[in-house]
Amino acid sequence: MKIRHFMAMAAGAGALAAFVAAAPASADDGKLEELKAQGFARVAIANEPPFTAVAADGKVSGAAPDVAREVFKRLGVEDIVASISEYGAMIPGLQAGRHDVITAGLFMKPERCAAVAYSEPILCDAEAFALKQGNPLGLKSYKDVADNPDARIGAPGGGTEEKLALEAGVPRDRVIVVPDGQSGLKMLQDGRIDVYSLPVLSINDLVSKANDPSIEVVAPVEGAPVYCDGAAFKKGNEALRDAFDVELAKLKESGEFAKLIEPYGFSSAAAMSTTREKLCAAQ
Ligand code: 6CS
Repeated sequence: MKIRHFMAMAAGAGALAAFVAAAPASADDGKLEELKAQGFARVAIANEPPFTAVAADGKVSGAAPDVAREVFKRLGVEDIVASISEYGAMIPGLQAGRHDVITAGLFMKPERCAAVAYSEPILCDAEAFALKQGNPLGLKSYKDVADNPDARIGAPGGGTEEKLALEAGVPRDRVIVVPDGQSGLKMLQDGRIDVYSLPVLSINDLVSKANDPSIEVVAPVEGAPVYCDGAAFKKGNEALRDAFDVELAKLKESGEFAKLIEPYGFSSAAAMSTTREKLCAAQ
C-alpha cells in the first residue's frame, strides 16, 4: 500500500474513532447500580386508570407501571414502589429526589422535555370531555368552553387538559383543579362543573364504571393533539434512561410491548410510530 494511501486511511480511521469517542453516550452516573442495590425503583403515578391504578390492597397496575416493572426487571431492578402524586407535582418531586422515575402517562411536551429525561414513547391518547347527557352547552372543544361564559371545566392540576383550557382562553376562574377521577365525576354530577376533561381512555374508564346515564362522553376533543407519554427520568440520569430505552425497544420488537399495553386499550402502533425527538420538538 502506497504511503500516501495508508496515511489517508489512517486519517479516516482516526476521524471515525474521534467521532465515536465524541458520541453522546451518557456518562454512567451509577443510578442503575443504585436501584439494583435498592431492589426497587420509586415511581410516581396518578392513579388514573388505565394509565395507572392502585387497588384497595395497594397493588399497582395500569399500563405505565406494568411496562416500567417489566423493563426494570430486565435491568436487574426487581420491583417498583409507587407513590401517588398530582401531575403538576410529579416533576418537582422527581427533581427533589422523591421519585426515581415518573411512570404515569405524563405526556411529552417541549416544556416538560426541557425539565426531565424522557424515554421513548410508551402510551398515546387523545383528549376527551365527560359532560351532561345531551351536551346542553354544546361543548366539543376547549375553545367552546372559553367562548361560553357559563362553562366551567374540571381538569387535573398541572395537567395537560388544564393547560389546553387556559391556552384556549378559558379564564382561570372557570378552570377548576380536580384531584382525581372520582372527584371530577362527582363535581360533574353535582353541577359544580359543566365538563371534566381527561385523556380518552381515562374518561371512558371512569364513565363506563360510573354507569350513570346522565353523563356522556365527547371524544376526541376537537382541535386537541394526540399526546404520548414516556417514562420520565431526572436530568443527569440519562444513562439509566438509555438503559431503559434499550429494554423498551426489545419489548417493542418482540411484541411483548403490545401484549402489555393493548389489553388496557392503548395502541402499540401509535407509540412505535413516533419518537421522543418528534414529540419533544412538536410545537
Ligand atoms: O400528562 C398529563 O398532563 C395528562 N396525562 C394523563 C395520563 N392524564 C391527565 C394528565 O393531565
